[in-house]
Amino acid sequence: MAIERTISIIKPDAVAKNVIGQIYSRFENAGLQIIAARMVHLSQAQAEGFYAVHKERPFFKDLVSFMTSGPVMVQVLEGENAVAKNRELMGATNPKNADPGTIRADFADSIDENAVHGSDSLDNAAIEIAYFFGKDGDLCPRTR
Ligand code: RTP
Ligand code: MG
Repeated sequence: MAIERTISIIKPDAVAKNVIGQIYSRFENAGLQIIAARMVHLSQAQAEGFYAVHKERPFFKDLVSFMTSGPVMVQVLEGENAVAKNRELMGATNPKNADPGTIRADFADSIDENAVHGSDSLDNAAIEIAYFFGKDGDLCPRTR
């Protein structure tokens, strides 16, 4: 299996609940390494740009408003099959449908406030890494 990189975002609800460390442990226990991280309070323009694929969707305004409601923790995860592995750890978008033991089942309250984001493909991971950490992840420190 290939070593991949993906973006994880701990959303404002989970930052406010003080569970960054608990979520980080899940990545580490699954063999994903945090190779870069930054806490940011997204501006409206940054949140709109990040979720631009959803701009025609009915939930877009609420999504942007939620994502700018407080700081988020953004990290690059590296490891085997990182994109799919992170999505598995996250669980379904709606926490009501998330498998027991997933991050969203344990920490999310609703489909709107669902604790974490994860890149949904390798191509989008590269785009999202560039969005937060520069072209080709220039700002990611080398760990190997
Ligand atoms: P994310 O992008 O945040 O990792 O979540 P996801 O891939 O599981 O879900 P996605 O379809 O990309 O939707 C992005 C975020 O928009 C909100 N959403 N609300 N009310 C709704 O039907 C609805 N659908 C999506 C969620 O907060 C979701 O995380
Ligand atoms: Mg998505």
